[in-house]
Amino acid sequence: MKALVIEDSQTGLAVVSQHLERMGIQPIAATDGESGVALFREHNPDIVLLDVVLPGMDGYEVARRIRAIEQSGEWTPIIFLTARTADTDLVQGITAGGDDYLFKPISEVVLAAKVRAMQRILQMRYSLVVLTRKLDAANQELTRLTSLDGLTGLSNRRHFDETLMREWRRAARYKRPLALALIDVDHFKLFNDTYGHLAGDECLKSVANALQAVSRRPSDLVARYGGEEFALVLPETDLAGARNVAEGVCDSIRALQLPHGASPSGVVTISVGVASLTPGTGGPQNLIAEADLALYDAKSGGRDRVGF
Ligand code: GH3
Ligand code: MG
Ligand code: MG
Ligand code: MG
Ligand code: MG
Repeated sequence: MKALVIEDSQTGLAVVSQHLERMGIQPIAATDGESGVALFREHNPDIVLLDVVLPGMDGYEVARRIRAIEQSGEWTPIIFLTARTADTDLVQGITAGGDDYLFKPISEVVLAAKVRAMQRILQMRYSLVVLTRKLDAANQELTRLTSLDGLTGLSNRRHFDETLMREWRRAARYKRPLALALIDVDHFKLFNDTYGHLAGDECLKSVANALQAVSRRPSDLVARYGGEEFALVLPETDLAGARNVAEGVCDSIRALQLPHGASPSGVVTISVGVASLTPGTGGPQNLIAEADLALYDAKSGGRDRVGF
């Protein structure tokens, strides 16, 4: 522990420094306010013992300077050491940012007791800082978890909605294209009917993993849109680019070769509807509606394909 002692009397300085050393505290000495403030910046002491009457800047001003230097949330205890014993002096010291007041001549036991009291507050403060950090981390983890879909681990609908809105606004601001692919598993009701709901869940997980694997850019978002429907948000992507991605997605799901006896192809397939536009008026609903129409085209055109 380091204590900054700002005291213009050499004798006073020597006495207080000795007291501190006996407490196991390293004293840093300044004999005027200006150099005291400079040493405060340089050493970042744990506590400041501050004389009031000093050459040049007085102790009250030093206290104000120290409080101004501290970042928000930082706090260094300041104890005034002074021969001024009037109530108004004490009030002025506390108002200037001091935390306690000690009258000269300084009693070693009283100084030790007051330093101990400040150490106790510092310890409490430190515990609070640690607790706050833990809360922040827990909060971040909670935010992460509440944006994930429980079955597949993909982003959930809420996170999809937020992301699409954010990307829509960004694309509108920079007049850039934004694409959306809506993905729907083909004949999935029949899959459940044939293999059971649990196998259906496993199938959705496999599809989700494959979708995650084909998403190429970090800015792309893969989400579970609902039920057996998924979505890809593709920033900075025109229709040709989005079709390209969607074809790749279709291929990758077919390539999984997940048996689906009740489907014409014999394996699990998906249909994809893509849309891309440069946002002007309206909202992301425009893009969703277009992709939805395109998905309908893909379904009515025979499934296992991309509509646009
Ligand atoms: P289409 O090719 O036209 O899309 O046919 P479909 O059978 O996939 O379409 P439909 O929307 O009628 O059926 C979707 C099915 O997906 C019905 C529903 O029970 C099932 N489903 C939705 N969510 C889940 C889920 O979390 N797990 C399982 N196992 N099934 C789900
Ligand atoms: Mg003095
Ligand atoms: Mg569906
Ligand atoms: Mg379906
Ligand atoms: Mg279209």
